[in-house]
Amino acid sequence: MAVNFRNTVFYGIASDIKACPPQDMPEIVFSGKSNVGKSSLVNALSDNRKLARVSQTPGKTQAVVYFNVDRKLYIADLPGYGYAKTSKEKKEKFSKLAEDYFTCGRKIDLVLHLMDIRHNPSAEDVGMLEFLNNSGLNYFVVFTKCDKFSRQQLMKRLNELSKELNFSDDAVVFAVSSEKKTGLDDLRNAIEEHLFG
Ligand SMILES: Nc1nc2c(ncn2[C@@H]2O[C@H](COP(=O)(O)OP(=O)(O)O)[C@@H](O)[C@H]2O)c(=O)[nH]1
Ligand SMILES: [Mg+2]
Repeated sequence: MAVNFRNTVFYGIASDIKACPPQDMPEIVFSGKSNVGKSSLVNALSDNRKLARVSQTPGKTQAVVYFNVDRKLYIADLPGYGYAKTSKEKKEKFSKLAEDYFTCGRKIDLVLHLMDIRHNPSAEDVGMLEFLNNSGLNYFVVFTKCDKFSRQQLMKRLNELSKELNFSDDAVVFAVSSEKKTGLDDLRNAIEEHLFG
């Protein structure tokens, strides 16, 4: 089934697990640190700059934001973790929402775990990958902001990271730039293939 990612619309927002919408289509979940580029990737995949709010302020997205893609699937953009500038209470509440999302019994068809290619993986990233490996959930690793590197640097960096993160041979890894719009077709095709192939 061909998915037209351009036909993506905002669907809703949930600041509580109980407020998450019913599931009548496959769902892919975007996870990763605040500021890693989740909203930018939603916009880039759908070729619509105005869809998801791109924030300069880490921690601003404090809810799960849903998008519907071509009436065929949902994207759930989770609140990011690892931001320091909000109050402790907020930080706990919002990271709990992201955490609970994976254990609340929701059917998750695919997780895209985003990491900034330039940064060393955080403890949360390592923990998340470990959780994903143990959970049996299907996931892709998506390295973001790859425009910051030359092609050669990128290959070197990907090698380093896959060693550091102990990627298995069957790990599914993408390198994208929402700014330069690279790697997006591969990712769109893989999502389509995974859900409907
Ligand atoms: N250079 C570069 N910057 C990016 C890219 N994607 C996102 N950013 C920047 O990273 C910041 C955070 O992006 P955002 O999408 O709001 O991240 P989120 O908090 O994970 O949703 C913004 O300033 C974006 O402009 C990219 O592909 N390349
Ligand atoms: Mg965001």
